[in-house]
Amino acid sequence: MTSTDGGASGVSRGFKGRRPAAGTAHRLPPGQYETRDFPVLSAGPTPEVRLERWSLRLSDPSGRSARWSWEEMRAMPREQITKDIHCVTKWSRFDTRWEGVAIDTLVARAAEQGVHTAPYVLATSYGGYTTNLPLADLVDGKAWIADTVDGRPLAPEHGGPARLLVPHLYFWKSAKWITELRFMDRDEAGFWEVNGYHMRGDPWREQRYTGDE
Ligand SMILES: Nc1nc2c(c(=O)[nH]1)N[C@H]1C(S)=C(S)[C@@H](COP(=O)(O)O)O[C@H]1N2
Ligand SMILES: [Mo]
Repeated sequence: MTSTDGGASGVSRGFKGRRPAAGTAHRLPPGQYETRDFPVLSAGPTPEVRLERWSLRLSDPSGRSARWSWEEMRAMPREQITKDIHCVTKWSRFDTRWEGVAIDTLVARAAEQGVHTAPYVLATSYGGYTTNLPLADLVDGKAWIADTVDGRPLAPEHGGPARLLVPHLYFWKSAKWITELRFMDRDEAGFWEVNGYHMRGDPWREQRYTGDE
């Protein structure tokens, strides 16, 4: 993965060696360093996603799907989330403030339409990026569709209009420009996972690459 710098000052080499602020060391997973910037990491160009055409689909192995427009998504119960995030390129950012709709909410709405979950999920983005996750990592208050960060609408380079947010896993699992969650009976590797990154990606277990325990 390559990194481009989002912040004005950038992630300097000196910053990298910096010790975490007092009392935060226990929040830093192994091999990570703290940054106060919000770096931008994208495998390709930022897609232009118009709100009038935006939709989010949940689909199940039987081929059923539920789909919501931007207005429908925005009208759903919203949550505020403050979490630390961890990129596999080793930066972590503490206390990132997000707002969005819990995946639990979407799963419940989809169930009302006869769309049911399955043990694995492939998240798909506008632009074609994909990433796979176990369903268990998306439900029970662990993941959201986020459209706001630090009190502002999510900027296009950070995944706006909306991205998946799964803060307890490495940040490549948090698909920017999200458009579909596909429930699957079998795990299927996404974009980075095909290219040698871990199928689960737990930063606390340092599950960076295929073969890490
Ligand atoms: N659609 C899409 N989502 C993506 C990526 C991407 O290239 N395309 N990069 C991932 C990676 S590797 C990281 S670390 C985070 C970066 O999010 P940020 O650019 O908002 O910091 O987005 C993840 N989601
Ligand atoms: Mo990343």
